[in-house]
Amino acid sequence: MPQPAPLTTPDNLPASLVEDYRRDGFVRVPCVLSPAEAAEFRAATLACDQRLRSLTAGSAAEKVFSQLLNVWREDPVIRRLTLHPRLGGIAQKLAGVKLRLWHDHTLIKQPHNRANTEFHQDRPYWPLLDADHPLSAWIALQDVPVERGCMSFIPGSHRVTNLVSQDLMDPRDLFRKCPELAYYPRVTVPLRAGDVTFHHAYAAHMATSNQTDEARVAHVVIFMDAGARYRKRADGAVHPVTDPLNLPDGARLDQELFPLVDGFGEGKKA
Ligand SMILES: O=C(O)CCC(=O)C(=O)O
Repeated sequence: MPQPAPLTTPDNLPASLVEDYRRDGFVRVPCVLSPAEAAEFRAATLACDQRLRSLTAGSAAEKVFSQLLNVWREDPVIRRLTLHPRLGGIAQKLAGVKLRLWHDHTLIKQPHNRANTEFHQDRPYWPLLDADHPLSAWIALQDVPVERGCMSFIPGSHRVTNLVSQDLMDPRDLFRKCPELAYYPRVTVPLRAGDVTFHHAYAAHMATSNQTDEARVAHVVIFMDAGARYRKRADGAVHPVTDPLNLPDGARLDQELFPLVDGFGEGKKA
């Protein structure tokens, strides 16, 4: 019988992957979850998608994906995924600083959805200050080949930090805002169930449409610097995580909504 592939943990994470992440702004880390964990979390995510209202419900973006936000607050199984010490520990090693949770979100592309998630950077959407190392862990909860909606990245684009937010439904928007990025190489990263890509919040990325009969289920956990503070966006745009908190500009984001990675799993190591 073939042996299952060994899990990647914060302790055995190869130094070469840390180097790749810092140079390119993204990296694929294999086998962060076992196939059994991925299957359990996929079933729980689909059940949440039936039960909870998607942020994109009724909007044009619904075609791109169904998005549930801060699912860890709503479901005990997803809480174990978002606060998984293996995931947080790897993120912290890649970033090289102490991190806390910003938020999670689940992104489901329905079968044959016919809509890419177009190239964009995440950081311009977020009302954050003192957050130089935020990154997302994009977790494949089933095999995600190109045809099912895997991610592509523009290596080195995380050094472009001066752009306003880009429309993830418009394939040209990022390149209108930064024409030279159109000439950077792009890297497409299909994943096996349980693999994770980590990307810096300024790394430009997109995901293909789902051309298969199976829903593409990804769970994304976003981390920010432990000392991050709230800053109202200059363009006045709202953010669904911070708006209900009515924070003054400059407030520390140290509420229990934003737990420290070092506290994940109640201190247990994966
Ligand atoms: O999965 C997708 O469709 C896009 C994911 C994305 O944009 C992100 O995780 O920041």
